[in-house]
Amino acid sequence: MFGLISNCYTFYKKKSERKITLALLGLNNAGKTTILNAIKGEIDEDTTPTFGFNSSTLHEGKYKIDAFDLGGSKGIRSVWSRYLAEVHAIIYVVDAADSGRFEESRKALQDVLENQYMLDKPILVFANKQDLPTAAPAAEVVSNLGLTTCKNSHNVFACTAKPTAGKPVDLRLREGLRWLVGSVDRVYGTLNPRVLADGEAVRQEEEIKRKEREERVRKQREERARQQREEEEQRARAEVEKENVLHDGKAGSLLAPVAASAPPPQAEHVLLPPADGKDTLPAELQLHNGLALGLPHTIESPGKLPPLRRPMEQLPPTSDLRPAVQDQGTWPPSSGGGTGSTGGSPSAVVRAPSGAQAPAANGAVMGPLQSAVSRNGNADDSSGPPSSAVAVEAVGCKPRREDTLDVAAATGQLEACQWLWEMFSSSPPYDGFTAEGVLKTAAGGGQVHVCEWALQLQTERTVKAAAAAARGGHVALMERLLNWRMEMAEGGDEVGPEGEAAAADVARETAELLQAAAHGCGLADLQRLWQRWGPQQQQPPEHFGTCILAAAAGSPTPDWAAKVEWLQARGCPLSTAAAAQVAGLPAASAMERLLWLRARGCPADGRAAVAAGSAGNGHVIAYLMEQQDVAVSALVVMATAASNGHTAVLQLLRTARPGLPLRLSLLLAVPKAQLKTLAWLLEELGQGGAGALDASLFESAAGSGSVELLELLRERGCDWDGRAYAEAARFGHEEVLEWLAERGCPIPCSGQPYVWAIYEDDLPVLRCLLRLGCPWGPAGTVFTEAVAWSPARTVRWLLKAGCPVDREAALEALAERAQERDAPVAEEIRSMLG
Ligand SMILES: Nc1nc2c(ncn2[C@@H]2O[C@H](COP(=O)(O)OP(=O)(O)OP(=O)(O)O)[C@@H](O)[C@H]2O)c(=O)[nH]1
Ligand SMILES: [Mg+2]
Repeated sequence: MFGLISNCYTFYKKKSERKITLALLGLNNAGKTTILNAIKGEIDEDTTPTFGFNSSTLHEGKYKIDAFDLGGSKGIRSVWSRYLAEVHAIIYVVDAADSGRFEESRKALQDVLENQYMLDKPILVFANKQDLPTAAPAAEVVSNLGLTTCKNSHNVFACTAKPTAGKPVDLRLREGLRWLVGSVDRVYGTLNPRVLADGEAVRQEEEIKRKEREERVRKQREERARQQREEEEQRARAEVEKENVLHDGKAGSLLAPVAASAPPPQAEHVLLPPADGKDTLPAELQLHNGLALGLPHTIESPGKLPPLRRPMEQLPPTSDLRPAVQDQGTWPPSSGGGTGSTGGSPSAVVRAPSGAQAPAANGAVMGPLQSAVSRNGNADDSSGPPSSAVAVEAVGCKPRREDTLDVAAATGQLEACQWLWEMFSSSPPYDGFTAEGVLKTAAGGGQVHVCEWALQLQTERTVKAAAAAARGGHVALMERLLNWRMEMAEGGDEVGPEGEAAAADVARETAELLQAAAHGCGLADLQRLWQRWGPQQQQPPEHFGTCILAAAAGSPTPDWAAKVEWLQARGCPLSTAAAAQVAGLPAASAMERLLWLRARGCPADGRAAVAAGSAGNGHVIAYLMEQQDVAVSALVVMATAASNGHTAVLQLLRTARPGLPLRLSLLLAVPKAQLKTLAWLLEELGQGGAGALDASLFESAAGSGSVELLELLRERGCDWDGRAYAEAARFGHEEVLEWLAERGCPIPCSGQPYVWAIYEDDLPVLRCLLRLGCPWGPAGTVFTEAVAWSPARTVRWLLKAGCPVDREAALEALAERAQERDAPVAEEIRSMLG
C-alpha cells in the first residue's frame, strides 16, 4: 500500500508539463548558483564555486524547467558550448558591481552567441548584486555586454540574488524567469523540434566519436596482445632452440605445451572494453554526457505561478499568399504600389459576427459557452441578456481566453471582444492578455472598430499595432495608429520609458514597423515609410538590413522583387535569412523565389531546408541538398516535416539518407495528430520500432485530442498509463477522457488531471473527471492548487464535490494569493473555509 501511495506521489511530482532546458552561464563569482537557489527559495544556502555543473528542476506555469548551472571559471568555460544544442534559452549572469570584469564577461557572452546552436534562442541577463554600492544599472550592463547589437531576443533584469537576512527573495528573479519562459513559449512550436533534433544530432555525433574511440582502443589492445603473443612465441622458440642444443635436435614436442600457453584467440575479448564503453570515456566527457539523463541534485519546487498562454494554434497565418478579402469595417487598403489588392486580412477561422454573437472560435473550446453567449444576444429571450458572469456561472467554463480573444479581435467581433475583456480583465494577469495585444491583433486583421475600442484601453504603445497593420497591408490603419502616437506625444503625455531604454525601444519599434511594411505593403508605401523612419546613415545596420530584405523577399505583394532590388540598392544585404524566408513559402513561389535569389548570389544555409521542411516543400529540400555551399541537417528537417505532417518530405529524406532514425519524427508527429504521417512512420519502424511505442508517446497523443490517433496507437500495441488522463484534461479533451475510461486505461491516483483542469479553469473537465471516478490524489493537493489559482466558484464546486482539504496548506496558499495578486477573491475563498 505504501508503495502504491509513494508511486502516486512520484507520479504527481512528475507532472506532464512542456519541458524547457536552460543553462545558467556567466563568469565565476557572478552569482549563478545563488540565483538558482533563490529562485528555488533556498536563500540561506551558502555557495561554493561550481566545478562541472549543478542541475535543478523548476516550474514556471505549465513548464518544467531543467536548469543547468555551469561553473564559470576560465578553465571550465570551454564546456559551455557542449550544452548549447540542448537548451531552449540561456540565463546569463553578470556581477554588476565588478566593472573590472565587464569586458571579460562581454567576450564570454560573445563566444556563446557565436555558437551555431544559439541562433534565435532567447537570452535573459541578470545584472546581479545590485545591493552593492558599485553596482551598475541594467542599461549600463546592456551596453557593456554589447547587447545593443544582439540579434537574439533578450532582456536584462537588475537583481539582488543574495537577500539581506530576513528579507524576501528578489521578485525580479521570478519576473525575469517568467519573461524568459514567455519568450520560449512564443516560439516553442519551432524551437522545440530544433532543440530536440540538434540535441539528438549532437548525441549521435558523440556516439559516433565514442564508437571510434572504442574501436581505436580495441585495435591498440589487439595489437598489444598480438605483440605479446609473438614475444611469447619467440621466447618459446628460443627455449626450443636451447633444448635442441641440449637434446640433440629432438625437442620439437616441447613446442606444443608452449604454444598452448599463449592466449587463445578468443581470450582477446577479455581485453576489450565493455559494451557500454564506460571505462574508456574520459571522466569529463562522462560528466557532460549526463545532460540528457536524469541527474542528481534534482530539486522540485512547486509551480506557484499562473499557467502561461498556449500557442495561438487557432489563429490563421497572416502571411499567406492568398489575395485579401476585405473585411467589413476595415479601412480601405492603400492605393499605392499595388498593395491594396494583396493586403491580406487573416484568413480567419470565424467570420465577423451578426448581431451580438460571441466569438465562434474553436468549437471544442467555445462549445458550451457559445450557446450561453448566443442567448445573451437574443432579443427574444424574455429573461433578458444575462451578464457575462452569469453566463459563465451557468455554463461552468471559461473559453480559453487568449485564443478566443485573439480570434474575436482579428475578425472584428467588437461585442465579443468587449465581453471577453470584461470577463478576463479581472482575472489574475496572464501572459499575452493585454490591451496592447488586443490592439495588435485587431490591427493585423485591419479591424478598425476593435482598434478604436482597444485604443481606449491603452493609449501609449501603438507602434507595434501599426506594424501589425502594415504587415496585413492595412496602410490607412497603420497611418492612423502612427498618428495617434504622434498626437499623444504632442499632447504632452509620456510615451514609453525614459532615456536610453526609450531610445532603444523606439529604434526597435521602427525597425519592426519597416520590416512589417516590407512584408505587407507595396513598394511606394515602403519608400514613403523608409524616408520617414528609415536609418539616417548610408549603410543601414547589418541585422536591420538583413531582416527587412528577408521580409520583402517573402512578401505576399506582387512587387516583392522590386522591393528586394530597391532595398538592395539602399545597402540591405541578400542573406541566408532571405533564402530561409522564401523556402518556407507555398510550393511554387518558394522554388521560383529561391532560384531568383540564388541567381543574384544569395547565400543559403540549413535554415532554408528547415523552413522548406516546415512548409512541406520537398523539391526545395532536394535542391538545397544538392548545393555544395549549403549544409542541410536531414534529421532536423525530418523532425520539422514530421511535426507538420509532411509525409512526402519524410519519404524523400528517408530515400536520400536511409540511415536516419525515425523515433524523433514519431514523437513530433504525435502532438498535432498527424495521422497519415504517423501511420507511415509506424510502418517504416516495423517490429523494430515497438520500443518507441511507450506510455509517454501515448500521453502526448492524449493531448492531441484525437481519439483516432489513440485507437491507432493501441492497435499497434502502444503502452499507456494514467498520464494520458492528465494530458487530456490539460487540453480540455472530455471526449478523450471518456474514451480512456471506457477502454480501461488505468486511471491515475495522483490528482494531476484535476490540477490541469484547475489551471485551465475548466469546470466541465472537472465534472467529467469526477463522473469518471478519478481519485483526488494526495490529500489536499488539488484543493490547494484551486485555492491558489481558481475563481471562487470553482473552489465552491470542489467543496461541494467532496474534494479533500488540507486546511493549513490551503490557508498558506490563500495568504500568498492575497499578498501577491487578488486579495478580494482570496478573502471570498477564505470565508468559505470558515
Ligand atoms: N552582495 C551580493 N553577493 C552575492 C549576490 N549574489 C551572489 N553573491 C555572492 O557572490 C559569490 C559567488 O556566488 P555564486 O552564486 O557561487 O557564483 P557563481 O556564478 O555560481 O560562481 P561559479 O560557480 O564559480 O561560476 C558568493 O559569495 C555569493 O554569496 C548578490 O546579489 N549580492
Ligand atoms: Mg556556481
